Amino acid sequence: MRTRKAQIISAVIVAAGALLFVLWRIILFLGGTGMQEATSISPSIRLNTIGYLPDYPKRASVAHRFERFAVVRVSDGRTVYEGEASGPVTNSDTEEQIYIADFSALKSPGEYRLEIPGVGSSPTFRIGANVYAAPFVTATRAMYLWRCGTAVSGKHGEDIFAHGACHLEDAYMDYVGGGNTRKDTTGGWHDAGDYNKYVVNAGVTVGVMLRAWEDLGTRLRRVRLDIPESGGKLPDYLAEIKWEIDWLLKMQAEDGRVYHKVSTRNFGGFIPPEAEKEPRYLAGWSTAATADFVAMTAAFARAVQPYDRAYADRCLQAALKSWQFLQKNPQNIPADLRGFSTGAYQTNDPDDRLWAVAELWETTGDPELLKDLEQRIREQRAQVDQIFDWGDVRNLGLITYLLSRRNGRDSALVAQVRSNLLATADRIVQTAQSHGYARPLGTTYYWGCNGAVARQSVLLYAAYRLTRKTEYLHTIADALNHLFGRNYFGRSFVTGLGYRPPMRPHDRRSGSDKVDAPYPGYLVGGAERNAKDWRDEEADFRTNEIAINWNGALIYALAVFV
Ligand code: 9MR
Ligand code: ZN
Repeated sequence: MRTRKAQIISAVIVAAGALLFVLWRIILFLGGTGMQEATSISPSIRLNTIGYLPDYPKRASVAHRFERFAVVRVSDGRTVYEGEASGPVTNSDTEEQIYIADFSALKSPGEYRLEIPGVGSSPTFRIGANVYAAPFVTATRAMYLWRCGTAVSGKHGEDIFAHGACHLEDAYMDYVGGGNTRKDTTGGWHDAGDYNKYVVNAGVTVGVMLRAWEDLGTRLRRVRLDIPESGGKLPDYLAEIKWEIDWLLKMQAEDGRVYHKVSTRNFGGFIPPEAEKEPRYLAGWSTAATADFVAMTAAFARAVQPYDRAYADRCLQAALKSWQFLQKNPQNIPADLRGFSTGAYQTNDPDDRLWAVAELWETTGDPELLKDLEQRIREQRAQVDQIFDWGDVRNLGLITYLLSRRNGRDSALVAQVRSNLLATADRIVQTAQSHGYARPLGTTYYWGCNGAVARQSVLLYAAYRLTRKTEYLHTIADALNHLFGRNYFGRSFVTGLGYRPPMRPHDRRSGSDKVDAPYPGYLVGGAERNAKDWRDEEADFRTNEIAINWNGALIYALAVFV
């Protein structure tokens, strides 16, 4: 039996232990709330990691059950907004239950993060009127960094991205009946993660970028890109496009036909562009490339006219010459690409011809061209496709026709195009609203579909111009929200921007320089077979390549909010 003294001692020890335990918990608790950064970022909280515009809807998709959430200001750790979860909704493509945190009511500019008890916190994001200003510049400067035939250099954060003048011998005529002689086709942009240059893919890229100029030019005119031409007679944005047009003009043959591509015979290795010494050739010619050439040069003539009349005339003359060639060759003729295993970009030309004559008419006002255009629009049932890309540029022609201020159009046909376009835009709005990540393309996935997500903005903005309904602008924001992190991966799909962006894109420059980070401002292609099919791996050209047509679309979406 223990003594009374021993009993007292053990009771004191137990009490002291309990007191120490309580003190320890209190210290932990205070430390925990005082050090917010210690809360770990949850991969389940998915939102736009660039940020939100003050007056726009602001939603995060959360793949985890929760009840309440807080928005915390980074500067002082204060909770500035609290809300409740809605949902869940079943998201079929990602096979998830998605809960939504809606903090649209928070409008004060600042830097924030979401905190969800039992889940974690989100990456930081901003609210501000200018959240897209810097990303627009980075994505457009990415076109500059894609330049071929010249040395390029650019700084992003602390990193410098640069390469020497490349492909100065473009290109040999062996495959187009010229023997081993050269036709100067230096310049232009590399296409993608490969260094080849393809006219058809230039088509939808330049077409969408010039659409941005026509729709949003008053804002774009003021944007400084710090490119070699800055301070010259053209606004920087047009100067960057002119780099591509200068190359395209060299792709035209004497009789007006246009060569389909400049390319090595096979895809090259992951070496810097100036180290690639494999011969490059002109390949084939095609009516699609020729028609796209007409559209691009005719539209550029219009854009550049106020700044450089001589160049505008040169573009228009080139466009007319190739249009005459097409008139004499009314059948679709694909390029003969035998001998090449690089990009094909083969496509039937009726949509390309429609776009060509639309831009030529808009630039010249020639009533004969309008007749031809309206005939083609009728033949193609004035059809506005939700998804369009290098293989289908009809929308570009239809939008030019629809938004034209010229007289003489058939008003019934205009009404038909208008109603088709609005129906398509409404479908995009619906699709985004019923998707767990508000993806405007819904559950459709294929090679390069991130580009198509961004390109929805072209149709949506046309619908906005016609109706001034804000839901179209909100859906463009949804596209950007998705690409910058409100997606299954909770990551940005654009190199150098946002939270955990791609680090290993399929890009030969990034894969062969000494900088750890990839060249900045590039949208990767994204999941192909299904919603989960994306790997941030260099070898994965299916889902992790970059390409001018995808960036052109991203540039359009960003331009809406610059
Ligand atoms: O964007 C193109 C995609 O629509 C095609 O399905 C794919 C396969 O033919 O090719 C893509 O384009 C690639 C081109 O052929 C070569 N340069 C890289 C392009 C992006 O992956
Ligand atoms: Zn090059």
